[in-house]
Amino acid sequence: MQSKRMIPKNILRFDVVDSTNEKAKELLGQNAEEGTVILAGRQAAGRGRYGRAWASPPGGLYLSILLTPKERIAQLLSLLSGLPVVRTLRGFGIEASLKWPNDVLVHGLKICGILCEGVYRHDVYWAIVGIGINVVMDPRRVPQDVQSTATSLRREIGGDVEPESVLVALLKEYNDFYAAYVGQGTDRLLTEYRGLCSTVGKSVVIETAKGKFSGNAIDISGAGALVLDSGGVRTEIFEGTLVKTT
Ligand code: BT5
Repeated sequence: MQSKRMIPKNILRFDVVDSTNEKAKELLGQNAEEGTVILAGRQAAGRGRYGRAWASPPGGLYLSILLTPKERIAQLLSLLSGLPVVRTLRGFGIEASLKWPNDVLVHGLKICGILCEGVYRHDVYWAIVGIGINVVMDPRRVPQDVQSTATSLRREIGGDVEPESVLVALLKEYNDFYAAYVGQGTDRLLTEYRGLCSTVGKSVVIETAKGKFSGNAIDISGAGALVLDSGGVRTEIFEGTLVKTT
């Protein structure tokens, strides 16, 4: 049975915003509907996690999707939102994989970052899923450190690609992913995640609010934690940044 498509409910397009996630929060105060997508041609102050910046020159896809999952099932949304991005990029023939928690890499370089935020408005829990994908990236318009660690669709495909075709594919994949997430739970999605995650099997260093942890990444737990083994001691890490792999 074909269920009714929920994403996108509508697409609000802007030439430039500070951050599509911030714009989303603004619009939540103005009767925004679930499934609304906020799309910008560029961001003047694009954001990553922990206050980091997201370089957002023209040529990238910068969007936020507004969702209202029940808060009790929202926990894994941030982690698993990398899946529809990987499916989309693979549809373009690109060997994308996931770096825990939700960076999307191609040949070890970052092509997409995801910033999920949860906010309450009038007793409703909203998840704002912010996704940035480098479609075409002019190296002169991104900082040096980003240039050396990032890639773009154009570079990986070795030719031009229309941002609009990436958008259409991504929203279809996200819609299908989210229907499964809400309707079927997370077990199968976590299995898919484990298969696409390039972090598992590596020796890693993770920076967290509680300090640095190092060890062998042996699994992703059912709750989305990265499971480290360090000389037989098992640690589950729920939030952090992978700073080194060997
Ligand atoms: C992320 O943070 O990767 C989340 C990025 C989310 C961006 C989207 S765009 C639409 C929505 N609106 C927003 O304002 N944000 C979301 P994090 O894991 O903290 O990674 C940030 C790091 O990625 C930076 O410190 C740089 O090293 C690197 N970086 C910055 N810009 C990049 C780019 N365009 N491509 C690849 N790497 C980048």
